[in-house]
Amino acid sequence: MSETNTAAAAETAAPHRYTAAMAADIEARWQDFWDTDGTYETPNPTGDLAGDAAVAARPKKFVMDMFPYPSGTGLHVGHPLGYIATDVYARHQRMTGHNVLHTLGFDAFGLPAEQHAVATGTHPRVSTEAAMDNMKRQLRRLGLGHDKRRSVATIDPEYYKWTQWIFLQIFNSWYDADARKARPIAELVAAFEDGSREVPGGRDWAALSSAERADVLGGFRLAYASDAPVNWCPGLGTVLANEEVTADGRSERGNFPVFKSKLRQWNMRITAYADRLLDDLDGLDWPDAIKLQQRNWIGRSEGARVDFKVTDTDAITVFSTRQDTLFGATYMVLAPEHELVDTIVPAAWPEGTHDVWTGGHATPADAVATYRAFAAAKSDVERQADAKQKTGVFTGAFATNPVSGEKVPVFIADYVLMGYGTGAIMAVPAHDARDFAFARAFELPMRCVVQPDDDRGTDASTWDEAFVSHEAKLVNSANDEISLDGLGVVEAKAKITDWLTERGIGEGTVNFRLRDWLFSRQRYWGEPFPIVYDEDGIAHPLPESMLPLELPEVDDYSPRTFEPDDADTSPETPLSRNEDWVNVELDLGDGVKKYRRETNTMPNWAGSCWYQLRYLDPHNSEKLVDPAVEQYWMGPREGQPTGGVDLYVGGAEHAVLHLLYARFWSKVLFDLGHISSAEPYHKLYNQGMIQAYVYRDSRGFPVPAAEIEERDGKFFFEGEPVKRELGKMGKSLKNAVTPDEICAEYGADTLRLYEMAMGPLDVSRPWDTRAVVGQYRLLQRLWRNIVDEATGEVTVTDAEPDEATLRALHKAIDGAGGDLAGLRFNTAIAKITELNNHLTKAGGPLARPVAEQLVLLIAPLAPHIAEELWRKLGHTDSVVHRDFPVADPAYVVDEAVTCVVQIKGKVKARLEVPPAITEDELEKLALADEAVVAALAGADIRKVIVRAPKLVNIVPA
Ligand code: ANZ
Repeated sequence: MSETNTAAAAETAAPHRYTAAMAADIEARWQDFWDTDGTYETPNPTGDLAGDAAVAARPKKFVMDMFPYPSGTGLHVGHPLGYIATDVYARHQRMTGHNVLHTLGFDAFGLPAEQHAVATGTHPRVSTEAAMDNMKRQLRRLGLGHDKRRSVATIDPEYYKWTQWIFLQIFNSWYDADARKARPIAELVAAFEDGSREVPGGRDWAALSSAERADVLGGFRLAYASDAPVNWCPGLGTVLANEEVTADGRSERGNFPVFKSKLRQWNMRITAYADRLLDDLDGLDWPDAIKLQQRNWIGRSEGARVDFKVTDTDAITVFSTRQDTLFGATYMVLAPEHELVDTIVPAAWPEGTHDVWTGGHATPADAVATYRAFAAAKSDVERQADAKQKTGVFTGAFATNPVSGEKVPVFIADYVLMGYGTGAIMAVPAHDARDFAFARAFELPMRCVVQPDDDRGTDASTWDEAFVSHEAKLVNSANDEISLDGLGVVEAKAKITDWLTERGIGEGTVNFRLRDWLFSRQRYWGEPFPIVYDEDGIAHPLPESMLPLELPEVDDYSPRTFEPDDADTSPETPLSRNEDWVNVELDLGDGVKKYRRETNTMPNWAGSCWYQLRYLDPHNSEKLVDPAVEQYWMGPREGQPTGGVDLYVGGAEHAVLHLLYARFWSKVLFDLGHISSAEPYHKLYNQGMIQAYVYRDSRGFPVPAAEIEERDGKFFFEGEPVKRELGKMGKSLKNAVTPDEICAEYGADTLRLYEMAMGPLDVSRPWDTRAVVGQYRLLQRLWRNIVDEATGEVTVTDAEPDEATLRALHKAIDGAGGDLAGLRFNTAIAKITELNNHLTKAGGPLARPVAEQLVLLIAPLAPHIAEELWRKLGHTDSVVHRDFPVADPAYVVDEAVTCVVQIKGKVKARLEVPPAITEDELEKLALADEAVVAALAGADIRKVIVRAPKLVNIVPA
């Protein structure tokens, strides 16, 4: 008989067996019920989603997934791993007395839909909404307990109105470094007006033109436009983030040249928050690896600024973390883009300029111009790459080392980056590897100022490499006023910093690697900026009443592209071609005037910076979020000093950008008093990846994984041997398995169990469709333990459960409960399986309380079958809001342990005792034992040594 025939025969014999068809029926029915019943609707304590006050009075749990981009290809089984995990956790929390907020929205602006629009002419909203509908259908099939009223999509004007509103708050504030917080820009203006704060440059605020004032304020605003060097890609018509540029300075997409070009772009002053973003990491419950990545990204360095005079009026300020080595600075390097370069370059090479310094150019100006063009074609990544071959050119200028008094040559070289420190360094070739390589290439002097701890001696000109040490002692570092000789690095740093500070030529400083966040994109499918420019080009914020500023309809979604090599072009955005939308007459409070709209859009990250807040109060048209509602769900709690979401689950690839940007926005909103939580996500958890086998033919091309035959551990496709490797899951590797397929074959509960049982949640694991059936069988046995497969009737009895069953039950409750709360879903399933196997083996109908507790136990993991069995057991309420079983400790401990009773070291009796027996009780029990009494024969006892629960040793007198 074939397998299908066997199944068919079984179905006739057992029409009420749990099968895929039955699962499909059960699951669809309960999903419909949950939707109409609003089973997963979570009440707020107040406002328009306020519901059950008793529920809202419970402790809260805000459980969240990183929200998905609605991809046109839909979900494969790898995607919902995290969604199922948070769902299981949320369900368990609901059953243990928490008011649980769990929902899912869509991060729906993005490039794929825009590119699709460019290629097909379909509006990106249309394709995005279709993709969202498809994903919603797929997710619903999994039985996820989301409060659907709270779902949001970043592309909805009702949502992005508030993204724009937040932009305005950021634009309208500045960072007060003394108060260590953001404040309204109006307070800064007031301080300039009344003179309580000095206007930069010591100017008189009243005397400044409105353009000058706008300029001054732009230097303070937390969102500001600036002419920063950005990655301009004429071939694509857009600027690119550093991450989108390859190591050889081309666009990752399309392979076009990328130029460093100064373009006016919006930025977010995230650097103002560098220290708070660092400090607050301590209070977060995040994986150490992610915290470390954020720390490195923020990159705090302690050091000093030191001025090197070039002329009586000009000085080059360097940032150094090794100011102790100042006596060893024998040359200087400026980043090629440094603004002082033009000022210091002399008309001709100074007398005696070394040939290798000039790069063969007739004048310093020529040399500098040529080198700048060369450096501009390189990406920062490439410039920083530790290539031994250092390039650069002499500027023709000299600066004075402030401690040695020596004139040192000033170079430009691309290993010094404009965006770090001051964009200028003092080079100490003896003690820095990069400076050493450069000095060798350009035949520059080296001076040893830190005593090597090996036998190379102090003549650096004979060394093979720099001597880098943070422990050794200083040498050759004295002048008439100061000596660092003999000091350790730490003391020397302190001493030289004081000396420089006293003379006003330097100071201790902290530098961060973090850069401001480039916030404009030349795209259509993003949030428009709520900014207009007046006829003088001054930026004005739109008033809140004009939000949302909706995207206009356009014919052409792509930015204008140019000749790929034409660096002298500048972006023309899709929105800028829409003259009617761009040119507007508005009354911004001083009469109707003409304005031009900003035509860039916000980057993809904007909408995901704050969505947790909108889940709380999704339809509030007056406020971003009701403060009382925000306080309830997000406010600081014991152990959560900065507040935040209780559990946030997502991939480790978001270690920096999204998580850093969201933290930054939270801090600004917190400072301005809009929210009570200074951090968005208190606990972060990174789920592993579901990997899949990729099968490749002899040419290396992937072949459909579903059509592979396995014979004796070898794999064949259409009879030809193929190679198997582990990789990602996806369409292109022809190994995608969809949740739809698995649900059709086994049901959603089986899929949920399988994904959770595959291994610890944070570990990556290979998908194996053939193994899914194991969880299906578990559900079949569970069903059979409660329902008669022939009649469909519940088989439970009112008889008392036996002791062994109670022990198995309470052990499972105890273990699985702790595992579910600790996100150890695989071990929870193992314990429930063990219990179910015990019950199967024991045979006979289950006692009612055992059946009920078993159903409650598995309810978070397999909610549909649990709901069905719960109702079959005669309940009229949903299992979703029932209490999770509580273990009876009496049954959790092992039944009994054997205690050996010895007299003078010889075994006289064995007792079966409870494991938790006290020493006193055990002693009494041992002394009362018949065999012991007999063996002692009335002898006096000198001492009794008790090691509960395993040993009693009696020593007679
Ligand atoms: C002198 C010196 C001597 C340095 C020495 C190091 C070792 P971190 O730790 O990453 O902050 N530096 C400063 N600005 C730079 C820039 N814009 N581009 C490239 N390099 C730059 O590194 C700080 C050190 O990196 C600084 O300390 C400076 O070199 C260099 F034995 O100054 B040091």
